[in-house]
Amino acid sequence: MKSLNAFILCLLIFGSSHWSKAEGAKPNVLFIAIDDLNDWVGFMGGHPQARTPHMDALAKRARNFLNAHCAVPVCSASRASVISGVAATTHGSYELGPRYEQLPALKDVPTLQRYFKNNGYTTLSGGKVLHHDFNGRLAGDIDRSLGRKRSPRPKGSMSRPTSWSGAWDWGAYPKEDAEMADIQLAHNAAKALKEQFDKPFFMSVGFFRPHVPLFVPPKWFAQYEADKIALPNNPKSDLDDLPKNFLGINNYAVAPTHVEVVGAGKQRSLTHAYLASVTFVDHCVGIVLDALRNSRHADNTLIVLWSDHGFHLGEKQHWAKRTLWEESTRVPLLIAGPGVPSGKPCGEPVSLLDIYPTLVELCGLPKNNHLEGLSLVPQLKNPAARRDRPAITSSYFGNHSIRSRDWRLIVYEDGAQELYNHRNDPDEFRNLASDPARKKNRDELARWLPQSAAPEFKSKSERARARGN
Ligand SMILES: [Ca+2]
Ligand SMILES: [Ca+2]
Repeated sequence: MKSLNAFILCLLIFGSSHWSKAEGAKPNVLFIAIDDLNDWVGFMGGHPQARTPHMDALAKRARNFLNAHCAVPVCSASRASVISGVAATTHGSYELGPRYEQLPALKDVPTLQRYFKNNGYTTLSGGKVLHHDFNGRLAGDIDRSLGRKRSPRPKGSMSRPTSWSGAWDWGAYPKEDAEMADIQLAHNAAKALKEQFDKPFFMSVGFFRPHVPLFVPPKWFAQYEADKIALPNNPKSDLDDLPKNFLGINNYAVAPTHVEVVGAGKQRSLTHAYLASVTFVDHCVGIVLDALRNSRHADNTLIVLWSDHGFHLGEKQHWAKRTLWEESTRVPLLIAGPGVPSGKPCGEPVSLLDIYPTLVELCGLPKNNHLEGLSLVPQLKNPAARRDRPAITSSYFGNHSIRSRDWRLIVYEDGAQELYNHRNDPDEFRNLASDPARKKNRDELARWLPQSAAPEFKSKSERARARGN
């Protein structure tokens, strides 16, 4: 008995000292969120002219997840999903509101940043990480702010037809980079990376561009020749094979319709502004990555770079987000740092919900039982590691997309369906849902449809607004 006790004591001492050693070696995390960035980046090949040298260089030394999808294709709901690790079908936020802190289902779910803070990390955060504004749940989970400014806007409108939403404006403004909030944020992050920390850090950096309004300084517009910009292939008949109700969810919100954009002669100019904004934000990412590379933290910092959803610029005759098509659900997702071998990209279907459990595992934090995603550590070790679970995206209550390695199934609330074969139809032109020869593929994907979904949660004020009060 005595010797058993001594053995247990030995184990405890060894275990504890071993654990503290591992604790001391915990990697830092640099968490870079980009707003509304689609696959128009060099490392995803979504637009042949997109120039993103800094992110491309990161992709070369990262695991580049080429088949990554958001859980909800709209800002706040997607971010609430990433930062809680919980899907909209559980938390019930499918739009710009309600907010994380208003959702009863997330009441006891710690934000990713809070979870790291509770487990010995210093948390720093700047820019847009969770909501469009800077307050709310996340603010209390952050030890230090890296800045919360917004970029200046010109007086009046610059390029938009006056009938469009004020958010949908664009142009070469302001004159200098230094006036841009994203640049200031990048420099604040770079400055913080020069410091020594007594604990590992979790630094969140949330860039606003290429979210509308697409104002960036003239030098970024000058990166592209306006009259040579390629526009997406967009056959007129594409929408003929879609269920009639698809417009119901796809044309909600403030973005102009394709007919409005083309009718106003603005497609090329908007596309130019988006590409200019993408190259601008790439420059901001470069400032932060250069600072990290030249810092004492270079070898001990995990980098996660992601966007909250994709963005249509005319593909499938649609603008902006909220659809369940590839251009709206697919996002950049790069993970790099200690223990992540560089090399081949990963084509397995993954979800932004997977970021939280992946970071928990990579940093050796205790398991968080709220999380609904899967750790990507197997795919970080081996990009060919199979993953059976497809990426599931939900847009508004009852509409879901199931994206596997090669297929996408969309099922709307009323049962209408779309099915696409990505092996030979990456633009999702041919809806195969009614093809009897594809029944087996459809049924295999349909097994993954959520069996239940939380109704859209409405806060008290939203319910009052809906009643017209
Ligand atoms: Ca967004
Ligand atoms: Ca079609």
